[in-house]
Amino acid sequence: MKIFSVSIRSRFLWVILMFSVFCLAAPGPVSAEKGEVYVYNWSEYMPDSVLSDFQKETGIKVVYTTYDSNEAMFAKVKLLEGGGYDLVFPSTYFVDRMGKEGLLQPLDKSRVPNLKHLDPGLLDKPYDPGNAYSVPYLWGSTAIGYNSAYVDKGKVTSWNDLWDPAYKGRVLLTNDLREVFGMGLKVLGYSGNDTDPAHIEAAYEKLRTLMPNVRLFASDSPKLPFLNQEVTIGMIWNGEIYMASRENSQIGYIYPKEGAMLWMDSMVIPKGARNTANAHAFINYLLRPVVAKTISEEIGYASPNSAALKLMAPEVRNNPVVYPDAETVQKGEFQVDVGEAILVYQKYWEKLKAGQ
Ligand code: SPD
Repeated sequence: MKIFSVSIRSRFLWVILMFSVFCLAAPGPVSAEKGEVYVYNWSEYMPDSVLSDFQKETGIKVVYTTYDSNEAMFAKVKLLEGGGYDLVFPSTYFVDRMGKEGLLQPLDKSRVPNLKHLDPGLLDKPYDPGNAYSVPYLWGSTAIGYNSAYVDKGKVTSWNDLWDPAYKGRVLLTNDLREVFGMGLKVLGYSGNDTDPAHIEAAYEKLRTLMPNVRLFASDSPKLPFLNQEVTIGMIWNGEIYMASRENSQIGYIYPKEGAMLWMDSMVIPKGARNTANAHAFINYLLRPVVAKTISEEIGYASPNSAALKLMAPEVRNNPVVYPDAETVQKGEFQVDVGEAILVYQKYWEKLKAGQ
């Protein structure tokens, strides 16, 4: 019995030894060799195939997590003092804020040759002169989504239509204070980037009257309440409607006459990022025209990559939900940083959501 157990133990030790020798000699799992890149992105904002293809090609493991608002991302990055993530995707007005708060590190452009594919008209903007910190990823709009099984789409022309009592308990709003207040300000004839506290308060009073219609605030996957018919109309991002309409053709998108809200999300490397070489490699990969094309075609947001546009399927390139025409862009308003006024927005946002 003793001999038997010694023999079992020695066989076990031999197996462990051989396994260790094999692990040392054979090429290990690629991620162990090339390391990782910690990516923190908006939900539903990158096809899984892009992550797995990058991983396969480079051996860099993408550790991918998501958020549903700029505010949530900002709070987390700030809490971690710019560490914890190697790449995040703030909207322009948060690039500004994160830069001012010292949460970003400058890009090493020599590691990102594919920057040459970006539309120069979308670079060197006041929120980041010279693109010292940020690289455009996707841009898009916030307008009105509807389900024509319940909504007469011919009658929807304005943000004001969301106040129609016919939509009691059937309206979705993004869980995004700048967008919800942007709409409130616009229906009152102000800019969606207004900084006057009296105007923001007036928007709050107007939005309070919308609350009986509001079923939910959702930004994680706002297409789902449309698909499961929990809501019939609402404020939503273009890509969400693009994805939802592939599953249900009665779901569509309308640009209101007051103008849509327009935004751009960019890639930035937080100050405390540990895997900066991998972050640059991932940015460069995402800027590869064929990759940027796939992203835009799959999730329905507009690419700032001119070379990708040339490769894009015409049904996507000519789809006004994904690529609004010049007049719609002209009528829309790009969101910008509102500085200290954000505190006023936040105060009324909390009151609105608390039903006060
Ligand atoms: N699911 C992806 C949503 C991206 C939204 N980006 C910007 C919102 C700006 N208020």
